[in-house]
Amino acid sequence: MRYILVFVLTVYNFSCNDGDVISVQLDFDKNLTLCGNETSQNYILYDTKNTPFESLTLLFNNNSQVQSIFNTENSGDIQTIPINGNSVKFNYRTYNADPNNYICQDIPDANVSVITNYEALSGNAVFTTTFLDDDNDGIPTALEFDGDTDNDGIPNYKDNDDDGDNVPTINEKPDPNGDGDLADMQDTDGDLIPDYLDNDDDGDGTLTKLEDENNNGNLFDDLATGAAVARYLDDTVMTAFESDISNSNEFSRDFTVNVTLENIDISILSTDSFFLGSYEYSIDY
Ligand SMILES: [Ca+2]
Ligand SMILES: [Ca+2]
Ligand SMILES: [Ca+2]
Ligand SMILES: [Ca+2]
Repeated sequence: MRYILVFVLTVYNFSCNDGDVISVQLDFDKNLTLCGNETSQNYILYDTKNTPFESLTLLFNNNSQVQSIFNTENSGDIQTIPINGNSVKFNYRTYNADPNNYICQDIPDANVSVITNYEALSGNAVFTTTFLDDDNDGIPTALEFDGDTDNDGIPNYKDNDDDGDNVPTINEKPDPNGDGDLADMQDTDGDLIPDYLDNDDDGDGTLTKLEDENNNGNLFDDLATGAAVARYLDDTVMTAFESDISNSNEFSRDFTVNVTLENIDISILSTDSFFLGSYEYSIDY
């Protein structure tokens, strides 16, 4: 998608002839980069391109509202920040060289200089933050969005051990060929419950979790004398051992912050809403 910015130059703003109109093709890739963090005074979200060298930058002060953009509690939360040309700035700039070693640098590349600078003095920056959780257990999130098989209070899509037997789902071979289709999931005892949802994988009547002879939370290092497979997959041994370990859960949250600029005061043809782009990041929990 191409956006066309048209700057109507006036004598007041620029030293060009009255009435000149410059068209700029804003064919940026819309993948935004962030600089700054929760301890910074400012954040900058920006996009650059090299043919020709141009940037779109949105600078905004760090404050509690900004913190909530990057640590949103609910997917879909929206925050609106007024552009004021001071603590919140939107700039379109052109350069004589690649600006990526210029923007956000404590010591900007001395070989890069700004040729033109256009700045919005009003308008709004609208941030919409969405996220998707993933337990990275080998099962697509969409296929396990419902349910909490082991009733541990962690929904399956965030639970990396769905049946709570201390064998991580990914190690229970839910999708051996990794094609996202679970038709090939492992079912050791043939009870039509896949191992990753079966808390007695070998069907010997002893819960998998209780076949952890050395009680270390790893079911793979417990083999009966002379056996070739671990106890929890060996239906010829069914001794139950005491177990007081529940492995901790981990998942990641993949965030997308979409930024739209509204009513910015550089003349934009055909729209007063400009999609600046998306910033994506992930946090592990
Ligand atoms: Ca899961
Ligand atoms: Ca499991
Ligand atoms: Ca299992
Ligand atoms: Ca068993």
